[in-house]
Amino acid sequence: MNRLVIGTQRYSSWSLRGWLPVMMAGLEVEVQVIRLEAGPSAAIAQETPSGTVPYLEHDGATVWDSLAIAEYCAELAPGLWPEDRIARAAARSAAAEMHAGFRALRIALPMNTGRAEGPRTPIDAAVRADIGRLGALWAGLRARFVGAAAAGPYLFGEFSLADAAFAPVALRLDRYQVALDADAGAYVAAVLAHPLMQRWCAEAAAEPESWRLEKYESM
Ligand SMILES: N[C@@H](CCC(=O)N[C@@H](CS)C(=O)NCC(=O)O)C(=O)O
Repeated sequence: MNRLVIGTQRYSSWSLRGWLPVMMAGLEVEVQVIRLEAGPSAAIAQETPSGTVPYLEHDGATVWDSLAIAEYCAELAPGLWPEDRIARAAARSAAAEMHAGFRALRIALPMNTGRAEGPRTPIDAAVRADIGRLGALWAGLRARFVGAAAAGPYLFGEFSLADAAFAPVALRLDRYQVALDADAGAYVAAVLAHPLMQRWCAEAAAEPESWRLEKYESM
């Protein structure tokens, strides 16, 4: 059976980074959602080789990391990365930077699709620095790669795997109502307006209330 194992859609930012490429590539998989726990989940440990979600099983391949899932999907649907070699190199760098970085922002503002209020503690300098880097990175990519040949509201014009990598931070910046400059604000709005993001948030909203975790709801 082809399947994608993900965690609670309200909270699981890594799951969103794996789910988007699978949906963009149109892979036929059964999506299995396992509720996240306050600590490590025994159910996730049982279902996945790394004890983490997302985890993809597809036509004999097993893929247990969100960036590896993105690359796997791009092998089957090469248009998910920008076509131009130089743009593609930048897109991969941006996705890798997101994969490995922005730790302060990730810890301070955990993803919560249902949130609609600012953080309860003030945003500190490290988080500000992460937000500043995001804005500069997004603006730099759009200035360099979006134009007549590649039009659209995303980092390389059309929605690509680079945008999928940043989708969870776009969601956080929106849901925690972080003040952004006009360009970053427009980019965040474009990401959230993407039909797959609308679908993810609708599915998250339909999850049982009993799946909510105090540690994320109280941030
Ligand atoms: N580098 C991994 C990180 C995945 C990850 O840490 N996922 C979290 C949930 S968002 C997880 O599965 N934690 C284990 C657990 O909740 O039991 C990836 O990109 O896929």
